[in-house]
Amino acid sequence: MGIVNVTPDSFSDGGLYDTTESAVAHGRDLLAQGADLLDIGGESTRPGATRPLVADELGRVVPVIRELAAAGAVVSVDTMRAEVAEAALAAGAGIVNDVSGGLADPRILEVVAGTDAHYVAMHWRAHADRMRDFTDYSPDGVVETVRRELGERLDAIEAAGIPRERVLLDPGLGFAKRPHHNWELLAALDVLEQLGCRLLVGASRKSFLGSLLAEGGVPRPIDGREHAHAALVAVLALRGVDCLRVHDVRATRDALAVVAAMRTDGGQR
Ligand code: PMM
Repeated sequence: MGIVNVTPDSFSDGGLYDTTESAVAHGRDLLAQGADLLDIGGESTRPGATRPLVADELGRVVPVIRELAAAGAVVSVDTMRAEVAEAALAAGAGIVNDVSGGLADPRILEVVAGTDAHYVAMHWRAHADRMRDFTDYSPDGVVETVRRELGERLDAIEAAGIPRERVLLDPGLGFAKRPHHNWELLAALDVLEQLGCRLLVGASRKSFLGSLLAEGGVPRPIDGREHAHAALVAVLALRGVDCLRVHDVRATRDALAVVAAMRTDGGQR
């Protein structure tokens, strides 16, 4: 899943693709690099970000979705708002990627239930301006707590009429998580798999990679995290993660090619 952020303020690519033309061109470029689908978002969720007006979010994503879907792309809309999801589905999106898992705007579940779209439910606790206050996972620890909270979301999603075959669950790396929480979750994805849905993981360029690669206490800058991310992609592919949300499609494709070759040739040696 290649990322197209049509935002002025996303943490790694804010302002790069914030016109319809530049976002569509970027989407086409990601498809040419081998993306299977494109995730188009008009709201930055970087820690501390403020929310855009609904009209602004609609104006950012709908024309881009319409054009890329018309060109044959499988399109996902990255939104927490029912109104935006509705307009995006009408414009040709086939997936709703809701980082709040239905918590921010519960009507989004009804919108998706009334279509045959797929739904991504990410683990989330609060909007970007407050999420730093919600990183306490005691007493059960991050893995058990995220499993429970995602399980509660899945119950609500199914109750709204979306069958679990159409749901992907996502641990929500970087969202109300301290760096070590992300690694604990990545090491225990099998626990989330037990909920019975496909998994999506979004680790691309995130700050826990910067913390891992810090030198002298200084986090590795965003543009120096790609190699570590490609290594992580290979591990996640071997673990059977179904969908990877990434900025660097070419590097991801290369990592997946290595995994595929290992799988095909492994029995020969
Ligand atoms: N991360 C971001 C935005 N949307 N959606 C899902 N499902 N999972 C994520 O991890 C996720 C997301 C923030 O990253 P960005 O600003 O680079 O898009």
